[in-house]
Amino acid sequence: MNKSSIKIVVTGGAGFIGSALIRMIINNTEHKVLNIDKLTYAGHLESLESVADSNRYQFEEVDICNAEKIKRIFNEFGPNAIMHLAAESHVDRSIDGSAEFIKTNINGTHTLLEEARQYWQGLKGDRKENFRFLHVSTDEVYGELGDTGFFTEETPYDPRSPYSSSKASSDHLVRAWHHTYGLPVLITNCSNNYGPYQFPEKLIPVVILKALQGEKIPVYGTGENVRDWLYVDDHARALLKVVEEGTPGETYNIGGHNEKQNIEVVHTICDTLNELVPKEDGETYRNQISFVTDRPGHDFRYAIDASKIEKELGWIPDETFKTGINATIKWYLDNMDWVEAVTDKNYNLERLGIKA
Ligand code: NAD
Ligand code: TDX
Repeated sequence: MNKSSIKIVVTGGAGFIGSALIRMIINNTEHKVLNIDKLTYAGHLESLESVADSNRYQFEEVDICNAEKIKRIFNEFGPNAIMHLAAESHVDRSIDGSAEFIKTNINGTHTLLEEARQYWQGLKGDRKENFRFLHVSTDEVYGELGDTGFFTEETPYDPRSPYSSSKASSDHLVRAWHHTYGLPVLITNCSNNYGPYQFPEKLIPVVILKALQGEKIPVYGTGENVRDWLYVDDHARALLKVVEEGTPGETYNIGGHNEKQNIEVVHTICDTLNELVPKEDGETYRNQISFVTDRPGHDFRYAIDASKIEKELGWIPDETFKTGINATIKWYLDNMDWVEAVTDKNYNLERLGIKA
């Protein structure tokens, strides 16, 4: 692929990872980006303010399930690549209501694949040869691990939540469009992301904000579940590398070698806040920790073997957990106006994901 300047459609670009990806592409490359986003509760144009005026960035408020609009956009914009991130992404929400997950993650991905196939089949020569469809997926499709072992690209699928099942379904569709129609697809399966602009429903921003607001910090079950954390900018760099250099039809696992028990993550955040914004009464933020009813079907442990992308594409994470979590906490302390802007719209403060 000509890497100097290509046109990329990013879906879900107003979300957490999509906005990091677009900021990185606009700031560090000559590529043009068209962002397609429905602006659900999780999509916020405030996260793209720093690049919104670039003449290499465009936005269309569109649902990926709308085939007619997707067709028009592909034909007018003429992308060289599609980077598909739009999804319902929160496990707890999928437990309370799975319908939107089926619509967006499965039907929406199917719509994009069909429109991409028709568009790609109409291309000629190098433009057809070099076209790429990158589907951004999750390590949760592999199910859960016990105390040892890692997910590799060969690990059999065993999704266990409505969210991970919908992502697994979409991964299967993407592979089918490659095998059946020859669409040049790539799939990435990444571990838990954290960093600036993450909506405060996921563990790390929930803990930071509850701590600062003097509220109880909810830790599900015993806090011993393990997640493998990756700083979002490292994920964004990996995605661009895969789209530019990956082999069509291949899957790449992406992870940060940062396995931590949830309680360890919560303690690190509390201790960092103790240093950065000590409480007037000298109490530690750890005293706000509250062990609450576990998530139904809570996967015990995720851990990614990222050796394939490291060896084949030369990608490695820049951030350690220590540097990444410090940067993240400082970002939230400095950007409470972003938190206020994104949480006053349809924001559900109740605990989600405990429907029996
Ligand atoms: P997010 O919830 O922050 O953002 C999702 C974005 O998709 C939002 O901007 C939303 O408005 C948009 N969207 C939702 N439904 C849409 C629709 N029907 N049409 C168009 N836009 C729609 O999610 P995220 O954390 O940034 O995750 C992005 C992708 O990465 C998802 O596919 C997710 O499964 C995957 N992923 C996330 C993580 C993680 O830790 N957050 C890890 C691995 C993989
Ligand atoms: O308040 C909380 N307390 C708590 O103990 C929340 C929100 C979570 N947890 C636990 C549950 C998980 O073990 O923390 C861990 C992380 O939870 P989430 O932030 O909800 O992420 P997770 O369920 O692991 O899924 C995330 O990583 C994979 C993303 O949401 C997915 O989109 C991604 O695919």
